[in-house]
Amino acid sequence: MSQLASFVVVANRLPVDRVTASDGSVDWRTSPGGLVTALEPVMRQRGGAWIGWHGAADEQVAPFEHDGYSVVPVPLSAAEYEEYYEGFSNATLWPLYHDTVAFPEFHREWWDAYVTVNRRFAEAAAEAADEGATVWVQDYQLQLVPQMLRELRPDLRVGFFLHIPFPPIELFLQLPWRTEILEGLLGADLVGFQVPGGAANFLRLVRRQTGLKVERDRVQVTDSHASVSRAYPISIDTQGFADLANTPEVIAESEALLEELGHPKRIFLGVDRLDYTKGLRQRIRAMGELFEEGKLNPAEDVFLQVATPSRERVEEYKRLRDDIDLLVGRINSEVGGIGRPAIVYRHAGFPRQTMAAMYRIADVMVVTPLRDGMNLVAKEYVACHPNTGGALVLSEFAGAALELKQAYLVNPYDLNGMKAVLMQAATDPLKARERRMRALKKQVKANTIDHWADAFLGDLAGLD
Ligand code: GDG
Repeated sequence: MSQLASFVVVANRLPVDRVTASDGSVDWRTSPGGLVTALEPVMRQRGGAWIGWHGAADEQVAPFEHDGYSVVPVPLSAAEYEEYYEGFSNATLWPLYHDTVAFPEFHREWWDAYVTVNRRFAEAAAEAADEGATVWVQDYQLQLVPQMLRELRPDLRVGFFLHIPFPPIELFLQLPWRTEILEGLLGADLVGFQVPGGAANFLRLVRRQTGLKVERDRVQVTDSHASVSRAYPISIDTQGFADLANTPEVIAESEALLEELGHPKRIFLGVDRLDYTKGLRQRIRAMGELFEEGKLNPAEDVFLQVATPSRERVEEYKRLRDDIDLLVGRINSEVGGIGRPAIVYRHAGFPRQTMAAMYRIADVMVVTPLRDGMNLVAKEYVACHPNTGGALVLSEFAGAALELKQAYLVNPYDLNGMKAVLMQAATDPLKARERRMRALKKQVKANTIDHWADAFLGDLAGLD
């Protein structure tokens, strides 16, 4: 790298993925998911270096400049991708941290790969950072990096942010490598969580497992190093989304979408990565029953569900995909007119512009994860929906529920309860819906991604 950076972000993924087409040509594509949506605008504004994997195994890629910051690719072998990423990150930590809604698998080889890859990321960060720089490590794939980095470069200021929930202590203790993970995180000067409950779980765990002195949110790790844990609810570029949704292109696209759907009276919308934490099985069953019972009418109502492909080689995700295909197929075979399905289901990714067009036309946005660190889709809908007539149905178990209190809150495990709230959201008088939407819009306008980054980085800079 030509120049050392005073601000460095370290994340499993770069904001862009290298894609090689069948004719051998190479292209860069924005990588999917909430972390990139959130951090890209921060990086564009602050500059610095983003360290991460470039999405192609067994390939070395040289650093390059992108949108005003440096992109530093970290290589992964195909075996590491399987063991560190698909294995330990997504088949051990992901289910464990999401309340074990799927069974976590524990394999020692996966752990070994996790340690190896975390060390590689720590070394890359140590190399890219200037003297006294701030390094901000992101998410569950890299929990060992803070401590490794501190050992390599004690001069750095190290922050860590966990985008997913930090589980209750009883669940975390299952992890055979629980002490190593705790010590890894405690290498950071500041450890950020989405909600206060996550920080509380973490501090309780530290107290119980380590014998270190904990005073309120501060853990004295060594004589010279303390680590603070706090909640920083993440958000979106609210104005950016609102502006995008109001461009003539998006407006035109939303009209074309309406046309394609046959101008239904009411549109229910779901947008998720195809992930078992997002509560798709329960949501689709609830919507299906509403159609079957005649509470929703397929001649007037439609449920549009977009599930973006995700982690497609992990077993649990393959099973989920098949389950959803089956469920949607069964419902559509039983209700709806010819050429007018009750559920319009697409297993595909769409450009952000199309997402905004969908948010524009959705009367009821249905966000019902079984557990979610925050959930940006809920906030994006609120930002993009052009008026206050829409309604947001939101799971109590999404971090966003703590902020978006005026949403129609549901327990996604309670099918009857969820059906009742879905109907309430669809049929409440306009005045009642407007009152809620106004409050929601105010919330996402006042708490943007810039506030999140400023709060975290401000605290990190101010720690003594
Ligand atoms: C993790 C945590 C936390 C989805 N499909 C498409 C697409 N997306 C975009 C959405 C949104 C993002 O991906 C998804 O963010 P979420 O927050 O809903 O969920 P995760 O990916 O699980 O994110 C989560 C987040 O990190 C941030 O901290 O909120 O709790 O699990 O921005 O719009 N974007 C495009 N096409 C798609 O098909 N362009």
